[in-house]
Amino acid sequence: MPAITNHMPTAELQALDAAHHMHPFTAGGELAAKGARVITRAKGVWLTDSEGNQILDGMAGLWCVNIGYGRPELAEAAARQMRELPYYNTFFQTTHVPAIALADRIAALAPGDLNHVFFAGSGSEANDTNIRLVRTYWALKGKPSKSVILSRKNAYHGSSVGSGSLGGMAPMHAQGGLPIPDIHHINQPNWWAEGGDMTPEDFGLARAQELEQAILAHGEDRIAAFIAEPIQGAGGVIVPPSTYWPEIQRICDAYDILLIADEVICGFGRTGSWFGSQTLNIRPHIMTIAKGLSSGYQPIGGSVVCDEVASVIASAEFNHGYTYSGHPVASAVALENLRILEEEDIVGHVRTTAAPYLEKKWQALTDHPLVGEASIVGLMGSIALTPDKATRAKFAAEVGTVGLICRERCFANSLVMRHVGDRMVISPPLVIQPDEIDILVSRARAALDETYTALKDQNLLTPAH
Ligand code: PXG
Repeated sequence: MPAITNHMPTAELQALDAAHHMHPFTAGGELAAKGARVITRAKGVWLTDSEGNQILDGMAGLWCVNIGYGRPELAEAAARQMRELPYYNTFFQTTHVPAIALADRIAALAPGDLNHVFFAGSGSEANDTNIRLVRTYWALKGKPSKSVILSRKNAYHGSSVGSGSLGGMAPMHAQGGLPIPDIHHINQPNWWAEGGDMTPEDFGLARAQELEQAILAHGEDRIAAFIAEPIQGAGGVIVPPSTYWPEIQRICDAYDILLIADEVICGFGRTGSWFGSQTLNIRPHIMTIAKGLSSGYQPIGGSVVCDEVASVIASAEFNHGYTYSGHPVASAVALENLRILEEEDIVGHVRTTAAPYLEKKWQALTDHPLVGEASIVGLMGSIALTPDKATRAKFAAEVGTVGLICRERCFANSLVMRHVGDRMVISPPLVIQPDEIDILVSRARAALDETYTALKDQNLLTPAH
């Protein structure tokens, strides 16, 4: 049986892929018809595909390759750890050095008294852990009725049954019987799409106050926690109005509930601070982490837990854990990733160089006829495509039709930019340099121009009523 390698013709790889590989969030028939793009190698912010194209990765993989591709130090850390101790578990009173060292490092970087880490293999697993952590916390405090978790529509917290229930994605809830009981969703602070005639500030306040209304409707004695991404990522990089988080924090302080900040995308430098909670001035009891923790070089995630919650959980046996909780190779790689982020001051590079440079160019895209708002915090940004900016109109065509055309035009211009409905999002590796930002924005503009022409040709510039 010949080996399947990078050197096989693309069409053969695509046929094998379609025959045996089931893809996440993909319509199988469409994939088989078109064939998947085969990525073969990557360096810095650049991907190479099986046809030899050089593509600028404006998404850092899936919002995760914070230090950029191709850092040999991480490969060496993995190889070293595999030789020394490829696997051991952290159950039943055992531990190992990589998990000890990584938890210590995360506790040092995390704000406030978030000093304890429960490891998982992904963000989804970590959020499943969080459901059990907060409910167990209240049960151990003698308040088992506090089991309801409030979340938000259009939030993304993962794809397992628990984390998918926390998320507020209607198409996900429609498959497989989600959400599980005692999870409820309030509205998101998406002013562009839902703010109507309100000012962003009034709208932000109103959407935050929905949390208070939900707490009062269910009763404070029923609410365990509120979970939210500091800035919604997969929902379309929705930057909340400035009034939103201060009001959410006030409400969380006023009632006896826990605040979980899902930092899976915002964490590890993405917003120009180590955590989005620092950029947005949030004081969570628990943070979900994954992605940038290892820059995606190994699958690892976790829950970072404050002193109070950790000490209550420690008062009994927590019947929860994953075979790969604190996996030594993933931990060693994450530790090396954090060393690079710190020693090369990559978070400082985002804050003082890359983000201000990108922000100026990104905002300038609003002069394009298709671009309504352009939002950006640190190195996560989005643009809202619209047929009429003055009224913030949606397109008459089904949501996502225009976004998909734009994504295709980005690919055609060798740029990876994702679409969320009719919003385009970017989240490049944090090591991106100004000359690469120039390329990113000029390719984005070319894609927007081509999208505009395509929409005109196909009569798709009509606004919805
Ligand atoms: N929380 C947040 C905020 C996320 O963005 C998860 C949890 C789940 O993490 P795992 O490691 O289980 O995938 C995520 C993941 C997209 C996209 O296309 C976003 C994610 C995952 C896959 C695709 O925007 N976010």
